[in-house]
Amino acid sequence: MVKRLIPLVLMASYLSLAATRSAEPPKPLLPVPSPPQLSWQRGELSMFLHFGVNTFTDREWGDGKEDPKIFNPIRLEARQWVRAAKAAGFRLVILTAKHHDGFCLWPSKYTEHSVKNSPWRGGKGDVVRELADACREAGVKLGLYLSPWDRHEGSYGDSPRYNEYYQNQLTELLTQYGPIAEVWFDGACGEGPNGKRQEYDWKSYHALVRRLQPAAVIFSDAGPDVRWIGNEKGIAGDPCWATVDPMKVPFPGTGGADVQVALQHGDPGGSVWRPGESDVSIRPGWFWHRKEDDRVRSVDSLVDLYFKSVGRNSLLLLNVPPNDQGLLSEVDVKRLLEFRRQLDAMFKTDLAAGKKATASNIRGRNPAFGPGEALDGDPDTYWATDDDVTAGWIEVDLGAPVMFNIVSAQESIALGQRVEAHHLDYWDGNEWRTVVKCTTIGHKRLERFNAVTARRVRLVIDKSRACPTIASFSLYCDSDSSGSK
Ligand code: FUL
Repeated sequence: MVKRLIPLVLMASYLSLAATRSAEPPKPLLPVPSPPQLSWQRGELSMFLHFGVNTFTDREWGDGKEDPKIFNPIRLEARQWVRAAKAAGFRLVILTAKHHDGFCLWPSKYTEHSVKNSPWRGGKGDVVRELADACREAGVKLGLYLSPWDRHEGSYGDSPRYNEYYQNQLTELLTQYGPIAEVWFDGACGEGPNGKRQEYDWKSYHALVRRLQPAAVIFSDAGPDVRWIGNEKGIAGDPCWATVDPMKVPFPGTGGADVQVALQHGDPGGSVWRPGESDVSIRPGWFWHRKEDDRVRSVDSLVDLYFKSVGRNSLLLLNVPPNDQGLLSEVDVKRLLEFRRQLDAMFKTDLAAGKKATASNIRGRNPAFGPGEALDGDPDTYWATDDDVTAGWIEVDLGAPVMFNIVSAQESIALGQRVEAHHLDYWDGNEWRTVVKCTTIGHKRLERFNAVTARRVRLVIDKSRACPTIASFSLYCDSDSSGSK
């Protein structure tokens, strides 16, 4: 993304005016993201791959009694999955290495219920290995889902014994396949075959991930690194804070009316950085079902999800399930590529890029700055105000009336999430008129509205928890939806 705002603080030494500036970077507003959390969030799009015995039984939840012999994806090609993901702009893929049925897609030495007793690749196959290899070759990150709920394993419900079994499997996955970028813990907890309820040892599971894959982010309802967004519709709350009060969702699977609200919105005063991940399937089910081949989401629906997840400071985890041949179905792949094309067309031209910008206040100096100072940069460059200034505006003069119907804004979240309320104004020749009122920004905020034609446009920060650090402010015109205003 192209930046035009003065990267006053971090880039100061690159500018000729540097000597006249004494601005110190703003102090981080705690909590702030860890490096893995930051890189996770900047990925924006991850792909879920639900695959396993359910793919062959036409079910969503297997009961653990499936015969491993039914698993036979004769054309399986993990490179095809990764190619499609990468071409569509997804940076990370997450495979269900084991779902609730307990069937393992790798030849775990702790169970017979796995690919090793299937006819696939003569019992010598390993889906996790093939995917890990394909990811490494393509430069796509790998994440793994290992369901704690296991409807096959006999020790399930005998808590210490099963916890050991689970950690043994986790150890296999975290030590044999190279770097793992995300470990996805589902909170589902059913009753064991012996009638006892399993107590998951979350603390030990997390400690194991930290020890074996310190750069991985850990996902669950309760984090610790990434939280569930509270629904399976792929829609984040508005406002959406990356910070949370950890006491509101203390463990995965916590119930209660307040939990969903806490997950959807986070908490502006939260003591922990735990951004939300919005998971949803491209089809009605998580697993592939032939009868759903004609129920793959439309491009418009996918773009809408993008605006309501990535565009609300979340990350979209879109499930695209491989079919019983072991391939992503053609219709899904086609839709993914159309989705990418649509996003690329929409965000191709930043109408504000390189235009003259001014601001109400610039940290440590006079507010006016000119086109010569417009710079391209990364999200670590930003416009900031003085410490005691928590409201203000950035104005862009587009040079001539220009039509736009999308606004994008970003905060430099490495310094913490700050903005609570903002809006977009345009000058109608007599006065400033509001186009759209919004709440939080975070990593990215996207809004669509009826097209406006104007020369002068302002991003107004109404309320911020500390001086704002705005990394980008961009305007776009999506010609497919440019009704005028
Ligand atoms: C849920 C599971 O029960 C579903 O089958 C699916 O895996 C979804 C992503 O998480 O809790």
